[in-house]
Amino acid sequence: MDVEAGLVATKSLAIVYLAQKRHQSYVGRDSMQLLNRSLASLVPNYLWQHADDTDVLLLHETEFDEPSQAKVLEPYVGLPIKFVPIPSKYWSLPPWLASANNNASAHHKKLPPHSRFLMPNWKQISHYTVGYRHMIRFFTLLLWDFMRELGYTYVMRMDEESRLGSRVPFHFPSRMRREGVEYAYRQVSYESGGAGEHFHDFMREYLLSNENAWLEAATASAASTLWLFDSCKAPIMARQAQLTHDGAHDGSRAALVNASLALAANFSRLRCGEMYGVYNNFFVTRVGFWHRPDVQHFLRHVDRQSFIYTHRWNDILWHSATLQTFLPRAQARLYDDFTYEHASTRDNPASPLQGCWYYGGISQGRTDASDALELASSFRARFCPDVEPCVQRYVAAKPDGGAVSLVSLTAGSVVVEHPDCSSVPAWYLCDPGNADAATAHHPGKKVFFRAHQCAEQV
Ligand SMILES: Nc1nc2c(ncn2[C@@H]2O[C@H](COP(=O)(O)OP(=O)(O)OP(=O)(O)O)[C@@H](O)[C@H]2O)c(=O)[nH]1
Ligand SMILES: [Mg+2]
Repeated sequence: MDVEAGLVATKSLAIVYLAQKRHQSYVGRDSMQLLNRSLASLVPNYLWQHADDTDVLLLHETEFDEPSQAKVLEPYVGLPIKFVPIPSKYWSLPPWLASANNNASAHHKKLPPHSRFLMPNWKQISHYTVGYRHMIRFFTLLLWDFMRELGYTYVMRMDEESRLGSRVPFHFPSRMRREGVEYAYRQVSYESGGAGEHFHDFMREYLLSNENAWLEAATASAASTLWLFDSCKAPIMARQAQLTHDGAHDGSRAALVNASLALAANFSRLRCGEMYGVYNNFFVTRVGFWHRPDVQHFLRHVDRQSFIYTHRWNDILWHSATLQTFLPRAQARLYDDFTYEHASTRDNPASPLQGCWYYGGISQGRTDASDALELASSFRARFCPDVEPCVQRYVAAKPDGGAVSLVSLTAGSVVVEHPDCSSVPAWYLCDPGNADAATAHHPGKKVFFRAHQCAEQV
């Protein structure tokens, strides 16, 4: 397939990276070196086996010239990996923000100096560049159009820090088709767009003002599709259970509608805690899901509200909110077969903590037979040793019988937690600081915690 010529892909899956030479927001980060390492993990652990149905697209802002492209691709001659410039329509400000920030435009003249739409007022603008915000917008809503234009049915994301640490023992599109899975991910990050209620306010207001967009799917069966509410406080859950039961019992959709609206009206960070987020620096999804009219309605609303740019609310929030509003829980799946790593590191070259890992981490897969302790210590040896990670230990069944001991080491509010609470360890020890944030609604569990609905089962 010739992507540059705009021909339609003959393969199902595109694996996309957003590539740059040096990170434009994190001054100390050598993005190209990270990209090389990431590719070196992807090729033997997935691409070799599935090159006939996969393209790897290194998307860039025309920053890589022919010689620098050749340098990255040199070890992979004959493999379907190519650089692709991102068309400007997929890498630009939405028109209303462009005009709000154009001194000559009428829109600009109407805005007061403190307006959140003006770039100098954007949160953390001195640290996170406009490009970083384009990246969020791209992964939130423009990637789907780009992939459809190129003809791919499935798309997978890898970041420069993403690494596959063991072989993926299946072909993503085949397994997802077989299991009816629309979105696969590997780790979970509890987030709410910073402190306070703003993100929850945003979601609650959307749900209450746009019932037609989500209620039909949410009440199509007695099992509510809206797992956005799964973490909400027990009394709210009980109310839902009661009303769901009544609805199922007397066949009345009205009861389900009432339950869903009551839950929406009560959706707040205080009552529901941080949102269960897909840590989406790795995901695989069916492109068509994102073009569903209800999903598009939500994404267009998100875009129009502009919090991506003004508040730097990230694509983890948007992917997670979309899945938990529009997709039955069983169609989003945490695939834990393979080892995956995404460790964010500090980027201030003047600081002694430069290069230290502070968010994300490594999670060992069920089919990775490495010794858990060795895996953990070699991971820690690559970063600063003073991080107190969240440690999860598992005993998993091996495909050929017997058991294997697995480990996950993560920092920040990243964990491995299946959305339906299957295959989670009995407990795990995480950073108590994060536990406070994530368990505001479960005050008894300060150190050992599960913040999603699994907490109800402990
Ligand atoms: N071309 C280009 N790529 C970018 C830009 N900002 C980020 N990226 C890439 O987009 C991907 C995601 O960015 P990251 O900085 O890793 O973002 P993140 O993982 O959400 O955030 P961290 O947890 O802070 O790492 C990486 O592969 C980056 O290199 C940009 O301005 N231009
Ligand atoms: Mg990243």
